[in-house]
Amino acid sequence: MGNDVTLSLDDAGALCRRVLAGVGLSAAHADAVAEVIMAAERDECRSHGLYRLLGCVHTVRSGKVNLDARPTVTKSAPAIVTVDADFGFSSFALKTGLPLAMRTARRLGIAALAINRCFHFSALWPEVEELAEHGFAAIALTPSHSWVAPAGGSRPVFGTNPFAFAWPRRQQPPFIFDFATSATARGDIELMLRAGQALPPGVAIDAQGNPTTDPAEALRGAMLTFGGHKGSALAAMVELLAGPLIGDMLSLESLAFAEGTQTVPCHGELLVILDPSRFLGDRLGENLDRAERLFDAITEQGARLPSERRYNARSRSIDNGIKIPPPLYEELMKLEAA
Ligand code: NDP
Ligand code: PYC
Repeated sequence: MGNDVTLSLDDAGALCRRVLAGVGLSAAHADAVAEVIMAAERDECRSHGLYRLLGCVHTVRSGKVNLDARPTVTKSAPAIVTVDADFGFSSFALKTGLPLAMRTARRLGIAALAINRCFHFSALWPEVEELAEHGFAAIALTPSHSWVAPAGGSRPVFGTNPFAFAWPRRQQPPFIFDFATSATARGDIELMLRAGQALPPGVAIDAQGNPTTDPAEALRGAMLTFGGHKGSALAAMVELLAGPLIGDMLSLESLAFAEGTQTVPCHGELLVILDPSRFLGDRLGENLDRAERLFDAITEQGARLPSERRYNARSRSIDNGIKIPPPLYEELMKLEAA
């Protein structure tokens, strides 16, 4: 778009850190949050890029985030690492707990990393991508706020509950997918509202339970799951594994905890980390090659792998910087000046 504002990755990252430090986050906390926002902006995942800085700042200003959060890491069972985020952002807690979780997975072949009491607003793929770069296969799950109706129902129960998976590859960037279990991420509906665009059909119902393509009606009503009952079941799985299993909030409880303040969700997150070298020993190489046959069979017929778009966007952003719409740029400038 012709009028977009171009920023280098370094300048945008520095802006992000200044804004977060300006609202009172410690340097380490601000760095962890800025890193995940910038990764999304760089890879053109705009619903979770710089736009999210507005929600993070709002959440901090609501007074619910612990500005001095000190995440604590404990080993609650041989294969289970738990991080209490202390009501800070999830990305800071993850950074704190990941080294022990990776050492545990290396030793045992499998580890679970449970993060509790964290504010979570980000895309999940940066988390599993880092693990795959260390040779692990990984899954990440987190609830959000109850915005999504179960298949066959009309009132919100589930969060948009993303699910991410990564598989390590030897000569290529990892195979990764990461998606909301709702038909579309809430962030995309918000962006469509800002841009004055209609939603595609089938993603939401209004407060009376009628199908709607109006983003404002959708935000007031209920979002729908992807794939009907299948997405609904997966959304329930995310609630259970990253909620009650780890002693943390359901999306219903996270929304109640927000008390109408429109803050980003506060709850838990679960990562499962698998070390293929422990499963396979000296058969690792041959089996990673067999996995490549799967990827070849997909791409040989012209289909693309998930994350291919992101990796292409990443190269573009590294070369040319990022482009953001003027209204968002102006809002970011106001945050910096405040
Ligand atoms: P998308 O529907 O945009 O993408 C889902 C996945 O499918 C991506 O891995 C994408 O890869 C891949 N994909 C898309 N099109 C194709 C295709 N034609 N062929 C093969 N693969 C394809 O994701 P969502 O909108 O559902 O979610 C966006 C982000 O929102 C996620 O990162 C998620 O973690 C985040 N989110 C976070 C929440 C939270 O509570 N923290 C809640 C909900 C969502 P590619 O990127 O390369 O296109
Ligand atoms: O886009 O659905 C979403 C979302 C919820 C929390 C963070 N992102």
